[in-house]
Amino acid sequence: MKRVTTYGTFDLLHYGHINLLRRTKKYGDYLIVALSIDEFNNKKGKKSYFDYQKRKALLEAIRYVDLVIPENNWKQKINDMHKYYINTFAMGGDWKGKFDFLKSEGVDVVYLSRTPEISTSKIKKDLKLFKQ
Ligand code: C2G
Repeated sequence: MKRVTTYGTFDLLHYGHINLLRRTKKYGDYLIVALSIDEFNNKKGKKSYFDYQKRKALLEAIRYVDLVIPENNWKQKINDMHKYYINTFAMGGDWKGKFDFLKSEGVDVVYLSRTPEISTSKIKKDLKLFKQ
């Protein structure tokens, strides 16, 4: 069984996230998503609209996702690769090169193109335009 993983906040889940998860799953049979906890989001300079539990429940409802684990900090990835016997680590292209160090853990590292026209920040900005 080939195990693949990806990390992120996945707030205001949208089709860009789904595109990423669908293509990530193609690299294996079992997809583990490491989901940024609220406290770590603050460290990433992000304030998510949905809290961790809600974002986790949404991800768990996606057919491509087999397990959701907490992403507590930047430093856990190397340990996670061994703890979860990961074969492939995948991230969107905005992270290209940033996680190549995981190759020395025997993990394939892939960067997948982002879905260009959508983002959580764009959704928030566009919604502000709609007068309540
Ligand atoms: N993504 C995408 N296309 C978009 C938006 C996001 O492919 N239009 C991808 C991102 O590249 C990322 C994943 O979806 O791989 C999750 O995006 P975010 O929730 O914004 O994650 P991020 O804040 O980049 O967190 O340790 C890594 C960090 O936790 C990554």
